[in-house]
Amino acid sequence: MQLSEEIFQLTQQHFGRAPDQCDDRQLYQALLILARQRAGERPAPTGERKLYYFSAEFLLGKLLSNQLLALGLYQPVKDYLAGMGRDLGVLESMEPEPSLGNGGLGRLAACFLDSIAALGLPGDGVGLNYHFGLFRQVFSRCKQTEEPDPWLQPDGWLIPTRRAFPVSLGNTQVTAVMYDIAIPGAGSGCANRLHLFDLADPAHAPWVGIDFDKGDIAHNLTSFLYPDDSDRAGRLLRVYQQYFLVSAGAQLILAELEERGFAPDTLADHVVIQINDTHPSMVIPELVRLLMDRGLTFDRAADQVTAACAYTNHTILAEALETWPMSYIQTAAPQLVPILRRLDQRAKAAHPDPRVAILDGEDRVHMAHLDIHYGFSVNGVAQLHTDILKHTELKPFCDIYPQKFSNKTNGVTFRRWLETCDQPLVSLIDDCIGPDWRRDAQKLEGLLQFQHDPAVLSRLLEVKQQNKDRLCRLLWSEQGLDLDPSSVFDVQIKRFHEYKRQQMNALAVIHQYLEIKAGRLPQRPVTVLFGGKAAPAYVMAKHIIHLILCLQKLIEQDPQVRPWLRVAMVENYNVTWAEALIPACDLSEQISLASKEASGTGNMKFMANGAVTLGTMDGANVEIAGLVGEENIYTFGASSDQVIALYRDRSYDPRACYHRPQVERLVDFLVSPELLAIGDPASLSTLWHDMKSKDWFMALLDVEDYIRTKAEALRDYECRTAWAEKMLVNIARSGYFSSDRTIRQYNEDIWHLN
Ligand code: NBG
Repeated sequence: MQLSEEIFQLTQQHFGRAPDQCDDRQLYQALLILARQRAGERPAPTGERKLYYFSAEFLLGKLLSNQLLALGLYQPVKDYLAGMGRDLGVLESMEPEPSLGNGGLGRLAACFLDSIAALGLPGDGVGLNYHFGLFRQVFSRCKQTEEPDPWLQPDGWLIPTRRAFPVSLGNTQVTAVMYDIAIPGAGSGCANRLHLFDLADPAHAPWVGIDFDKGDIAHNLTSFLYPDDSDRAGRLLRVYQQYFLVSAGAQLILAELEERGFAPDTLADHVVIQINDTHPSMVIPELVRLLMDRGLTFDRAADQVTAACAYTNHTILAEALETWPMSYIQTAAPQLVPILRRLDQRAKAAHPDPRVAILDGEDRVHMAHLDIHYGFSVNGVAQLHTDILKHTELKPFCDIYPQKFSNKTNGVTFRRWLETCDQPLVSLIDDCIGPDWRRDAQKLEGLLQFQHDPAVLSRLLEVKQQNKDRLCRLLWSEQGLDLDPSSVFDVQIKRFHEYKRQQMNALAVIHQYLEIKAGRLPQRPVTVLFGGKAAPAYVMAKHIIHLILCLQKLIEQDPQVRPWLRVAMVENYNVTWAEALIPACDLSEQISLASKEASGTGNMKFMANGAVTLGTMDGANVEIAGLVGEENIYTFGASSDQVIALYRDRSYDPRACYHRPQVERLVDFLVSPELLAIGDPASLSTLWHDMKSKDWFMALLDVEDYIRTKAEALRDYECRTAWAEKMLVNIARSGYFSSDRTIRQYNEDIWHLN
């Protein structure tokens, strides 16, 4: 059937009218149904082994455009709509963004699902269907407040299934039901699935509101992603969630294994489980338990599970390396306790070194240690991160199991992060090198032949300007921010965390502010854009947001500074905002304290969209620098070796850094009369004290070098042709960061799917 006929039938059937009589919402709904049906008809890829990608987060972003693209319908639908004077972007703005993730780890999982399907590999995601997901961020009096984000809608992307599994949570029996989102692969003709488990109780169907009584575990189980873990009830709720996810997921794996006609003791021949950070680590003891129920001995079960499970580490921050008191597991999943104790004893018998123990002296379970002993693969997410894991953080494990460790540098799907989010740039690329880069992103290197082509370079600058204009229109209509599109767009968008050092960027803003006040004007106005959420219980990150919002307000009120410097913090930053901000960015801020950002993936998206990086030699920035060469990136700051030594020797002295004259006046501005008149004195002075006396992530160590380097970048920006060359080299060299490349490597080295 013709596309137009199919859409006609759908709108007739659902709304009793022809497409051109439908309003935007109806037309959106018809396209959603079309995509859902087409994806649902596609066969699943086949292979020797099937992958299950277990993750607490899948940060999908809006789905319509990407689903249409994967189904080969994106351009036909756009053309069809254009014929009616309608616009796909407007229709898609109806779609609430699924709130199933938080940051890079969840967005990586979504990119991976996209690439796994595009490569035709058999691999499904396994996660939870949080009804309210991560909170919606609202600014009020220059502070972040949190609201529930009820993103689920009846007749959306979720496909109900018949799968249901019993799960024992403490002494309550609940039923996990499974919803699916189809993941069609671009160019592969197949589709995988993202399985999202939820509670069965129909009174708590996904789109029905529920109550938030904290003690009511069964009702809260799938309400929120990362419940506030600042108290015991919140932490326990996380353990319940994790167990619910892995128990349902493990039962699914065994059910599918049986349906494929294989015996439980051949698990590892047919299944591989990628454990995305430690949130799903309890899948290991749960599978051992379920295999023992099916007649395997403990040792045989443990061997099968070890040969089937692979673990990805995404951070070296101690606070993010989960350890759970055994008493929590005793409460939430007592059936796992004897298994965990046996797994621990078996590991201890072979490796008595207390540094590698699963259970420590306080009866806490170290989830990463469990994964490393009882998995066949451990990987980091960028070369530097993997080196730090092997030589420092996880060295005792690497000494025992060197063959388990490998690096898999992260990647992003260019289908979302270039093809659908930056169409002006895509047209330019197509005109230069044709469409083949879509299948093989390395082909973007073909752009290098245009590095000195004035026509291409000036078109590249025009493309960037178009994207900046578009962002300005969007920020004005959605958030009432009226920005200057002719200013330099200097962008830092990511979760708020002290190690990512938004506070250091704020100090650079203060520096620029003081310069302008002193009559030293920049060559061109600068707009410093921020976006990101702070975890609700992360007090210091909230102080940093407060500081930035206060600076924004201070400058807005200052007619002397405002024409030259603006600060704009985007409210409720999410994937959809990223898709507008990244193509519009000139300078990409990747300024984490070296050694602390495992990889970063925003850095790769910016690069592919022609932004130039201002960054530390951390995470994947190191690989970006290697690819583009030092004249096409701005790096600064202490090296990871220096930072690791400073921590090891406890020799970092924030007070000494603070007392450097240039630094002191910037830090002291936090408690200046100007700022105190706007902000909350308690919040600002807490941040001020912390910065001078603790500065755990060494913002004051690098701030001068940072300010110097940023000034250099802004100077270079004025030579527009030379800058356009840098942009072009960045785009041309970004192909390495395609998640298709990353997934090929996972498949070749770890999964061996087909
Ligand atoms: C994050 C790292 C990022 C990395 C993503 C994806 C966690 C625990 N880790 O640097 O901070 O890019 O994972 O690997 O969210």
